[in-house]
Amino acid sequence: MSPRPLAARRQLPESAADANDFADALLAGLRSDPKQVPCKYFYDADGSHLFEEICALPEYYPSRTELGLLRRHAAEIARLIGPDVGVIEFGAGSSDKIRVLLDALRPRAYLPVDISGPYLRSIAAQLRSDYPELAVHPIVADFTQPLSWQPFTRGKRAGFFPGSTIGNFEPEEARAFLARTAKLLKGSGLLIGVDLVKDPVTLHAAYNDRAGVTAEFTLNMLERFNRELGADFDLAAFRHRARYNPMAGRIETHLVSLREQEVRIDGQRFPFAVDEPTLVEYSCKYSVPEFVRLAVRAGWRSARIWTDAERRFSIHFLTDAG
Ligand code: AVI
Repeated sequence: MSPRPLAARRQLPESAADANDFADALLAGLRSDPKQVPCKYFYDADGSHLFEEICALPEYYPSRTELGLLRRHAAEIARLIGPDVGVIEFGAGSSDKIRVLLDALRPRAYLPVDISGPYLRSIAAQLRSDYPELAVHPIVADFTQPLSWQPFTRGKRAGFFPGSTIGNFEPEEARAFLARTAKLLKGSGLLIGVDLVKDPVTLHAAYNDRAGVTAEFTLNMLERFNRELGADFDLAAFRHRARYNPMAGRIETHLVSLREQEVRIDGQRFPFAVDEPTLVEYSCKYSVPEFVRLAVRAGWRSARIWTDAERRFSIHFLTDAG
């Protein structure tokens, strides 16, 4: 029996990334040399929950360091952003960080933008019940792409982009994203978390935790392709590999094929050699001056920077360069 067309067989992902884009991105990525798949496909409901688990791991310092910085400087942050704003958050991760900001800032509205619809709705429901005064308007969209939506909030806006998710863009894409947000947030500011360059041992541990949650998170992408696109990846035949590349200043995460094998997707065959890596994520690290230069090139002004005592993580408040 010939395989049914992909569009008929696959279960549509409930997310901003249209099912065809999702399939096309995977097929194009597996045809390219070297193979690569965009890291945004980590975040189905299971992937989002696994990422929450990563954030609580002892080795994964970025989340708790950033949360500590937000708590310590919440009053000053709220003063700098000012009253009566609509906060647009790019990506809705664990709600701990936004809660610190909401408590200090008491904004008029909260607009989380995320690719995963179900996850976004569950976060929005929790916040509506805990902050009854707050207008919560979730936006299911892929913020890595040029903006196809207009935030539906009047008056002053502020952007919030925590977690060093900016590090998942390559520097030129990061500049383009910052330039788009500078236009969207004209006249206001962007609060953004940026992980700092540091010793490779700490970085390596953060992406290779002993409990294996990060490996599970990486492999979940293949499970998602099997479930939603009818692929036949054998999860036991791939392993997670995350290494720090000191020249590029980034963690490079790959799925490595453990044997010579063929994977079928939509009737097409994709050969994998033994040890062949598929790139699934960059996590770029910046020094403070490097990030400031990038933001300024994108049309922002650096208004304030906070770092922890060990200089592991930074939070930047960027304002309109005018
Ligand atoms: C979401 N992003 C900033 C995380 C990072 O550190 O690059 C995703 C992650 N991947 C593995 N661990 C965490």
